[in-house]
Amino acid sequence: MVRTEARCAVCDSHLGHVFEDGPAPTRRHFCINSIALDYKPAGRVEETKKEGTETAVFAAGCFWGVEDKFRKIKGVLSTRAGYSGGHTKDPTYQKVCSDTTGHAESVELVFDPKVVSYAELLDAFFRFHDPTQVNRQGPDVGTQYRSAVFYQDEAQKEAALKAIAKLNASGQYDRPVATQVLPASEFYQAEEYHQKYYEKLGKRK
Ligand code: MHO
Repeated sequence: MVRTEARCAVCDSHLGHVFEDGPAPTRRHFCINSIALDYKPAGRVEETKKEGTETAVFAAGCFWGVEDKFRKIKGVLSTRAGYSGGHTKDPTYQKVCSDTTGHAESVELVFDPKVVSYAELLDAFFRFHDPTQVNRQGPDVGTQYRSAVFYQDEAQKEAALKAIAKLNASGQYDRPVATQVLPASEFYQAEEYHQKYYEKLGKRK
């Protein structure tokens, strides 16, 4: 007999069902959907900002793919998909999609600089998208899809400017790199269903 639906206290997603045929003392039996569980590869640290770790924020088009690609890099400890660089407080996906908030779909990474350097993350960032496209990334058009580096400190700013200068000088592109290099402003975490979107999709298949 279904007693009730179990829902996430934070995002209200359906997690599974609670039955009344469980063991004492509560007699409850929780049936949790596997999609609600986040399986972590052994040895991977998640959601904790440990001492010695650093943060990086990048915008490179639709955050689903950007987050997925960064998550595969060794030394990237955790990621969040979100919105940054705009002028509205607590933006929603719908608002950001309307191209009126100034926010860019962004990904925040916590990484271990002893395993992967910020310069290496910048290299990956530029590989993951076409930084010469202005306010778009492929089929996705609008300022929310612009290319941007949101730097946390002067060292990150210098590294980003250096990487851009190197790319422009390389002749790799026939247009200049359009990536904005901006000081990190508030990072608003996107709705839960946007987090690790492709991993969740994979689990559903
Ligand atoms: N073209 C994509 C954009 C999604 S992304 C999270 C889609 O709507 O499927 O902006």
